[in-house]
Amino acid sequence: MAIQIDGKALAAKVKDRVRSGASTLQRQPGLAVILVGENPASKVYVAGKEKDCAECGIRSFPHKLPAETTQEELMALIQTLNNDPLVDGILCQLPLPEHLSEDAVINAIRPDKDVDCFHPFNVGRLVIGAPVFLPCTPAGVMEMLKEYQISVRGKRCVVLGRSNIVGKPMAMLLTQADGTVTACHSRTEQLSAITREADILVSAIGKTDFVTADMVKEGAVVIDVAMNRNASGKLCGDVDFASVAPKAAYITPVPGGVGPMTRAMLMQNILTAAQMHQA
Ligand code: L34
Repeated sequence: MAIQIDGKALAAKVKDRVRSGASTLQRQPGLAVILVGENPASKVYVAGKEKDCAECGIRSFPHKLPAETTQEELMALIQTLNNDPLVDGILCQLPLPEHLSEDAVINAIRPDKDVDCFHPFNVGRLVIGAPVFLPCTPAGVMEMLKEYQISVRGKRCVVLGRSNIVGKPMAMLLTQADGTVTACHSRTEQLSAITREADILVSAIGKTDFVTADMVKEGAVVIDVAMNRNASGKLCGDVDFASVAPKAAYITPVPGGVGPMTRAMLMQNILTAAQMHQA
């Protein structure tokens, strides 16, 4: 039976570290949080981030905007926040309402305040191995592997999903940790033959019960990045936990796995930004 990786406990540890780092600074680190519209899941995640900030001694500046906000209004807010010396990091929660361009927002945030690590400048830094910030979700996964002393070096890693936010940077971090990485997606042929080779399997596709026991190698490490709701409205990931857990060596639960780690690594990035701004 797999060991369950406790994302909540590890997130608390990371946040402790951030709190003590923040407490040594002259000025309290600040995060501007932009939430546009009424997406219920986004509201929950943003509330979690604001709570984390309070726990870490980080000031949060909430900007809750109506769904009808125009692109111009949103860009003007970002310019104001870019120029605000009390704001170390800017987080604009995704997804945005249909009529707004996420790409324009990502490009508008000053790279030194881009605590999500979504701006092309920071993505480029990451790819060449000279990162300033680390993308929160993939960095949270790497932190989990480290905490449980799971070595990536030389291991076969399979990432399911190729989004800019999770899949691609996840594959990059695993490669930089000396893993041998296969990036799979919706067009991949003979997927289960590939996943069955994985020592470390990371799933980020957003389909409930997609990863079943027959796709997993005995003794594999299974990381579930997804945040889905099943037919009865219960939070779940991509992994059919009941059937996969007995086969895996390590597994992350949903909730209580990668989600809290995403938020903790955001706190870490805010501290990094504040340290740069106050140096
Ligand atoms: N800009 N947009 C931006 N940055 C991000 O890093 C995100 N993401 C994703 C969605 N949009 C974003 C998040 O914050 C997903 N995500 C996220 C963050 C936290 C949690 C889930 C997703 C989380 O806290 N999950 C809890 C359960 C929360 C609940 O009860 O609904 C967990 O234990 O997994």
